[in-house]
Amino acid sequence: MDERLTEVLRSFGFEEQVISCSPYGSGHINETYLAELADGKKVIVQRISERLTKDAAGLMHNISLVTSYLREREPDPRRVMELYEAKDQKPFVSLASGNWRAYAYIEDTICLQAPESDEDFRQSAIAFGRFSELLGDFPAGQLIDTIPDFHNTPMRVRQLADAVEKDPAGRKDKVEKEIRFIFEREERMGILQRMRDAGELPVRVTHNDTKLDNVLFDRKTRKALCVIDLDTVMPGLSLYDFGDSIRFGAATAREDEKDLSKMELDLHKYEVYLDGYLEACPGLTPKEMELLPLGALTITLEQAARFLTDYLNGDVYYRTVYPGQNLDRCRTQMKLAADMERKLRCT
Ligand code: ADP
Ligand code: GN1
Ligand code: MG
Repeated sequence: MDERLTEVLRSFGFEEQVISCSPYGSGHINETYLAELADGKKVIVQRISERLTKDAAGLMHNISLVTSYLREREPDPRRVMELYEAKDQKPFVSLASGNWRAYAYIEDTICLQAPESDEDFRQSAIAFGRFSELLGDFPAGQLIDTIPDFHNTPMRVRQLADAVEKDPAGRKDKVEKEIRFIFEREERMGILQRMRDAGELPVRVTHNDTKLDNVLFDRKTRKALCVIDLDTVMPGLSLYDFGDSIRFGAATAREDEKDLSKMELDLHKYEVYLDGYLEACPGLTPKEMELLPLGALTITLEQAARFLTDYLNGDVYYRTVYPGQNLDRCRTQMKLAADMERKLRCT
């Protein structure tokens, strides 16, 4: 086993019992491993990427507070992530190889890259809706803004402008069309942030990365069990949580599909998700409800801008497995956004 992992497992007091520890899952940001222990217990071990934040302690402070709060309101232990304490009783360890945490592995679950039925997608809506509803009275001021401006769309557009200007990887000339696509929509991309700044939309505790693959489903019942990937839990807009689920789960193609003719918004899936989300999270204001379609469009355009920025910067943020993957991802998001503009009438 990797020496780094041996040291991590020792810091959590598991070293005597480890049978195996190997890479697990398919996230874009963290390194995830599954450790199997002699007593049958399984543990998810994750290296917290420094690309996320320099404030790993703040990030883990948020996760500890939110998981403890949820556990008081949700008696089924398989429905809330559970952190292990390290030997020094902290919720993570800081080692030369980075910052690491350990979660109880939730048994008999599956994680989907795309919904295989309407019911799968509806289940994910209920999971994210319930997450938001349960955290409705959580004092958001206790959370640290560990990734400031994570979903500040105008700021993401400025980061793109900066990457275009500096062009560090010399790729600008290849993507003139894509750059134009974003800047033509700059005004529209800022509407929700301006409303947030003006106090016209409530700031809530949000997940901020509500893709379908951040929900665990029960393998047998196929009901959504648990929301995972809590790195980005911070104060934010419900519209972005709703929007990111639509961007990922109501799309007809993968994020890096090369054949753009395959990428559309599936309006039926949109309705399915909307229905489940409103049922599980009835506390949305009328203004929030009215703006849900714009939430989906804004987050999709934002994601296109983020992938394009990373392509221009030389693929330094998102993990890529082939050259040009970030550009493929950017193009699918643009195709999807253009289809949302038509189908959701957001022009
Ligand atoms: P990333 O931020 O890199 O996406 P995630 O926290 O989403 O990392 O974890 C990656 C994968 O590990 C998930 O897609 C899921 O399959 C699996 N996973 C994470 N936590 C658990 C857990 N507590 N129980 C079971 N599987 C888990
Ligand atoms: C990243 O780690 P993962 O794959 O769940 C990213 C999201 C993006 C997503 C695009 C912290 O999520 O914001 O929407 O990739 N997470 C972070 O697939 O930047
Ligand atoms: Mg994830």
